[in-house]
Amino acid sequence: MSDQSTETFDAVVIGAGFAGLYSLYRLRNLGLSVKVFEAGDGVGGTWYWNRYPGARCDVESMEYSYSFDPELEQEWVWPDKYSKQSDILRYANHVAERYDLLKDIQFETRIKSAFYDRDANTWTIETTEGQKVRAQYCIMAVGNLSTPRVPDFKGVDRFKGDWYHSGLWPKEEVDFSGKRVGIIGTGSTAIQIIPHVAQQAKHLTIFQRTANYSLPARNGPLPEDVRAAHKKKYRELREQAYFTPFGIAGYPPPEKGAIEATPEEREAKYHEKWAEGGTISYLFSYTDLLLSEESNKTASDFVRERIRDIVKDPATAELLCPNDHPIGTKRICLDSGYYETFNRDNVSLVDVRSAPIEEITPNGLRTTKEEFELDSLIFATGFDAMTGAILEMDVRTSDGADMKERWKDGPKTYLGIMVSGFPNMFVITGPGSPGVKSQMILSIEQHTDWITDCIENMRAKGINRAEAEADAEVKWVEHVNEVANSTLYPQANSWYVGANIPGKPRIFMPYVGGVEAYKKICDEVVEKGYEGISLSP
Ligand code: NA7
Repeated sequence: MSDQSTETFDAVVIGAGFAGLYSLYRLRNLGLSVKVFEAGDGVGGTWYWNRYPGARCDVESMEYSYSFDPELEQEWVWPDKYSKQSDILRYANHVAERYDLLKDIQFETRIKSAFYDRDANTWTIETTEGQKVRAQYCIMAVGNLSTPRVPDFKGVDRFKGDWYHSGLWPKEEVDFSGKRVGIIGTGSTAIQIIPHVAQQAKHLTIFQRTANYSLPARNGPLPEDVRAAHKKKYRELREQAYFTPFGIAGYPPPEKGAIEATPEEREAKYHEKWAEGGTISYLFSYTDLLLSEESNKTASDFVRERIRDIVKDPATAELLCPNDHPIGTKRICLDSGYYETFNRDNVSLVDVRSAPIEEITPNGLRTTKEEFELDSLIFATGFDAMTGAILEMDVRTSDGADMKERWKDGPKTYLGIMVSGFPNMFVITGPGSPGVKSQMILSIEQHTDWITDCIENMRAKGINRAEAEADAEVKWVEHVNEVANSTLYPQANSWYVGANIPGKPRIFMPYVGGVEAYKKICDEVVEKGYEGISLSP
């Protein structure tokens, strides 16, 4: 149904995070008219919403940035080795202003539905306020960790204190001084929040269901000479990054497996990596850490030993030792003083695996064993990852395809970019892409370049519709699973398999074959005339 007053664009982009900004930049440069919708009142996506104390990137600053403009990377100055949220947000705003992107972004607008009409070959995008726009192309730049999730605890609405979700943190600083604070969750987010809140709160109680591995960041100001040396080789390093598993340059690949090394060698290697800090470096100790349980155990044991060294109370240390998954099969956390925080008098750890949370009470929280009085409660309970933001919208087509129905047994995509039955819709770092297993901005650029090249090619050849073929999609999903199953990844109950959302189908969502292999596949698809994609006039 078309409404004459509906504005029409060549492309609509949903989301103004790093993916949305770069899509706008590229599509506009192709000469397309573009409209971007963003739910927040500013750009930055993940870095706009996740303003919680201690929020920082776990990829080094010099890598975690756009590479598309050599001038941009030369002029920008990252203060720290690992950037804090406010610096990344400042950078996103700088990019938006520098390339005059803001004029095409409509903020504070949430998308309710996207509907493709096959006869008209247009998408109609409707906001929750009833505004409609039409476009030939619909770009989902909605992010992977953008649907915050508060578990279905009884009584949240009756809690008399303040409560926060890490992914919806207020813009104003929250002062926990003098308060009894509780935090639920011990994932990457909580591990960043805990050392900060512990310094302010009267008492901090941490409710842990599953212990995670965390490595020291060894963060600090980025020395000028390091920054300058990196900038001198920036082009080369950016290129190199594409030929690595995680899209991050500068880490020499390991040469042998952990079991081929002697115990002394391994001990020395892990100590060296622990002292250096960072997750990639540690995973790059040996070739087989994500492939062999025996090898992985040596790396996992080493971290457990460090936890026992740092945490003085043996019972707390034991509780903090991860024991239900091999290291690296969930995203490894990166911290600054996490384990040390448990030596403070005002911090306590509660095991909610053995005694689960029963309800949030007006004055705090009750587990099956105990009641806790709290003034503030922090939910660091994660996200409906990878599929949440797309499935929150009503995405359908005139010939009856319905995304919720299509993905009810788990997401299916071609290359993590296209979904069969949904023509001219492109997903940036969707399920089936290496996005979340890589330096996100590099993957965002690679996907966006691939998508815009595809659109450019279509326009040059008078092609109006691109649609992933169903059998190509089936093969891609099989390949994603086959690669995952050749590793230890599926062993963990992580958000990679949707395990954190009750009832979510257990499917391994990211492509873990590495950035290099993935890019090669994407390039070959193009060389073979967009193999697996049906192109029609
Ligand atoms: P995560 O990694 O999904 O962590 C969520 C945490 O919340 C995790 O410790 C969960 O325990 C815990 N959780 C979730 N639901 C409950 C209930 N019902 N009871 C107790 N504990 C619960 O999210 P993050 O925000 O930390 O990190 C997400 C990504 O952001 C991260 O991987 C980085 O890429 C950046 P569980 O492990 O499920 O037992």
